[in-house]
This record gives sequence, structure tokens and C-alpha cells, in this order.
Amino acid sequence: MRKFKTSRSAKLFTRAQQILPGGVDSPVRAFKAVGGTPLFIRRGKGATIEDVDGNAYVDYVMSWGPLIHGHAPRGLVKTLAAVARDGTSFGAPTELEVRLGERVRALMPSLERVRFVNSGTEAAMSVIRVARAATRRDKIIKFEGCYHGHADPFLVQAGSGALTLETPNSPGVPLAAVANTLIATYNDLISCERLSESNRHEIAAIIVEPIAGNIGVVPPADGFLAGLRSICDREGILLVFDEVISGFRAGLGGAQALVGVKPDLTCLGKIIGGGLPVGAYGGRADLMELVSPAGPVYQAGTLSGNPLAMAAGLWSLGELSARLYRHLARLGSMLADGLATAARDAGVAVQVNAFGSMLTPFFTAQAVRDYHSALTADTRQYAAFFRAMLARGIYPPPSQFEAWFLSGAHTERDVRKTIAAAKEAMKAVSGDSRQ
Ligand code: KE4
Repeated sequence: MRKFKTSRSAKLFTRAQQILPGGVDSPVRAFKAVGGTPLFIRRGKGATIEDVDGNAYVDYVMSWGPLIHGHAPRGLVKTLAAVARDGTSFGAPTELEVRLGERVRALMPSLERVRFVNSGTEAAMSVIRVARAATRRDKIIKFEGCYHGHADPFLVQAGSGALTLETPNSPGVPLAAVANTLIATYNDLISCERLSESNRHEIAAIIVEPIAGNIGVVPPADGFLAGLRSICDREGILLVFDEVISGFRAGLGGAQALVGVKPDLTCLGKIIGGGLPVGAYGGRADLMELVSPAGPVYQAGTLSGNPLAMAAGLWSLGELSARLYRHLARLGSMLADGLATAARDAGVAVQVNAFGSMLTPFFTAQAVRDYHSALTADTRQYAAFFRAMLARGIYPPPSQFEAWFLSGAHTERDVRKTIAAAKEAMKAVSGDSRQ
């Protein structure tokens, strides 16, 4: 294990903290949950990133999910250069957004209409507005540990960085803003039934990550999503799938195609922008036709449908193939098995949850199937494991409650290198625990 020099990152982090709160533009990047100085990244290529000190790492953050084809694929860079030569934004409609909308609908037919925005947060906050307008109801059900961006109504028992930094409920969110947000337990239909019965005719929507990624990876239990569909059908509630992570990650039609449950509305992001700022929401035409200017539900955005993001999304979706998903599934299970074996051989209690090319090693002996079981994970052990992996040239998510992502650019060699590093890192964790 060679000692990585990180003095340039350290200097930049000191400077960054004088202008950016916490020295970053998104909290989870600050390494607060894992210790040490965040690495400032100079470039990425394929499955590898390089920090400003020239150290290279096999990357499993992959920008938190968008880069299903890896960093800076040649075709994407070429496409962006060509589009940029004609202008970066017009504040006017372009053919690119029409084509991307048509491509999304072809792959995910439940999105009969779609609106592009600039982030998953915007997509989720807008889709709830549509659901409330359509049903004339105010309440929503979300699940503990699921994360739908940082808009006020969702910052209740939120996952991802909010959970990582122990602020699942954020100051600054007025009680009134979350008074209509009901909290259920992921993979627990009874908790949803109870809420729908005690709030009959008051709930506009149930919003769920069909494959939870922000608790860390927690796949849906058999029947869970179909059960939500039945509750919604019975109670006149709209079912919203937040597929910002799972959309096109889990398969060509997203989680909804894999599980065979059709939501009324869907949020998308990440992969449909190929690493550029993007979000989208869409679904049944009768609902989406409520959105201004077709209908009265107002939502707008200066850079919505931005030509560069649309072109990046078209390129990314155009490169999706059955062959890619087979590659991702194979490497995903190879990595999941390798991490589990490394932990077991080192005597460290780890549960590896995986779904295709996304996975999370939870440092706990308990099976992780929801927020509370995820909270049994030893975050100190994860932090020690993270640091030991970084020291061996592997860059996992700097949080126990996030997903590791593979890409088409990852190779068997990368995964073997990662497993070899994990074998040593798990021994380091086990050694620490014995002290
Ligand atoms: P953004 O506003 O960050 O584009 O998307 C919010 C969002 C909505 N829905 C789901 C299911 C999401 O996972 C996200 C954002 N994901 C996190 C990572 N788990 C973003 C990383 C970050 O906050 O820096």
C-alpha cells in the first residue's frame, strides 16, 4: 500500500472553506462521515479518477450514479463539443428536448408526457405539486431513509447525505412545510396501510424509491411495490416512483419495468443527463397536462431542457444495451461476492445488499431491509474501511448510507483490484476492532 500525497487537496480544501460552506457544494462530498480531507478531483477517464495530487483511483461514486458509461466517454465528449459550438442555452424550445422526451417515453412507456428540469430535487418537488393539484389532497407518504432531494416537504427522515450527516430533519424547514408529510417504513406495507386508513381521502401521493439507494442499497421486498399500487388504486392515491437513481440504472426500462408495477408519475435524473445537470418528471398524460402552460400547475426553469444536457442524455440513453446490462450485472455480483467474502474471511460482520450495478456493504450482522436495520451499521467501521480502500487506490462513497456504482467502463481487472484491496482493508478494520 503506497502512501498517497494529498497536500494539494488539503490546500484547496482550506481555501474552499473560505468561500463554500463546508468547502463543498454538496454535503456528502466533504468526507465528514469518514474523516480525512476530501480529495479534489482533476479529471476522470473510464472507471478512474485522478485527484489534484496526481493519485488515481478506481471510482465507485461515479458522480452518484449518472455515469453509467464511465467518465468522459469519447462519444459523449464529441457530442457535447459539437452541440456547444451552436450555443449552450436559448431559453427557447429545441428539437433536442423533444427527441430526449420521445426516447424516455419509448424506454419507459408510463411517461406519456415528460417535463425536463435541472435536478432530481426539482423533479420531486414538482411531481408532488402535480399530484396535489390532481387529487385536491395535501398529504404525501414518503419512506424513512428514502431521499427525494432537499425540497422542504421531503426533509423528514431523509436519507442520503441528510442521513449520513445525522440531519434527516433539517433546521430551517418550517413545521407547516412538513405537516402534510407522513412517514412509512420501507418494505412494510402495514405501515402504509395504517397511514392510508387514518388519513383516508387526504393523501395525494405515495412517493417511493422503487429500489432504495439512499439508505444505502435496499431492494424492494417481494410484493412491496405491487402492494403500494393496490393501496393507491383502492384509496385514489397517486403512486410516484422516484427513479432518479434506478431509472435506466437497473435496466432499460428502469425499476418499473423490472418489477412490473406501473406508477402514475415518475421522477428521473442522473443517467438521463449523462453527468450534466438534469432532472425530469412525467407520467400519465391526464396528470401531466395539468402542468403549465398546458394547465394551471406552475413550474418553470431558466435552463430546463438545456441543449447540452439533452444531447448528453440522448447520447447516454443511445448507448444503453442488453450487453451493457449483462456486463454491469456480472461485475456487480462479482464485486458483491468479493466484498462479502473479504469481510467473512476477516471476521468482520458485513451485509452486502446489491441490485445489478449498485450495491452497499453494510457493516452490521443484521440483514438490512429498511432504515432502522441500516442504522445498526457501524459507521466507524465503514469509515475505517473507506480510508483503507482510499489508501489502496479505490474510491468508494464517503458514506455508509450510499450506493456504490459500477459503469460500462469498469473491468474485471478493476473489480479484482478492488476485492484484493478489500481483503486487506477488512483485515485493517478487524484489527482496529480488536484494539
Ligand atoms: P439532485 O437534486 O441531487 O439532482 O437529486 C435528488 C435526488 C432525488 N431522488 C433520488 C432517489 C436521489 O438519489 C437524489 C440524489 N441522490 C444523492 C445521492 N444519493 C445526490 C448526491 C448528493 O446529494 O451530493
